[in-house]
Amino acid sequence: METTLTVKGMSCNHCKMSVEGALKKLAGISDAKVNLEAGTVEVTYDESKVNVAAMKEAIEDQGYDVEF
Ligand SMILES: [Cu+2]
Repeated sequence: METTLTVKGMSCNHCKMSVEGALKKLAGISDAKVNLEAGTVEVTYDESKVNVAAMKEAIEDQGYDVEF
């Protein structure tokens, strides 16, 4: 599965690394790519292992807000 989440508050490469890193730590996520200009992150995941709520929580733990 692939999904694109809108993340508020990402402004630089550090934010990009934080969000991508937090997502990639979750079991079931094989890829996470932040687009800083668009303020989005594209996530490739196994829907039997992880869900969007867990991704949202991981991103929020880093201090960013997720919009659906
Ligand atoms: Cu930053």
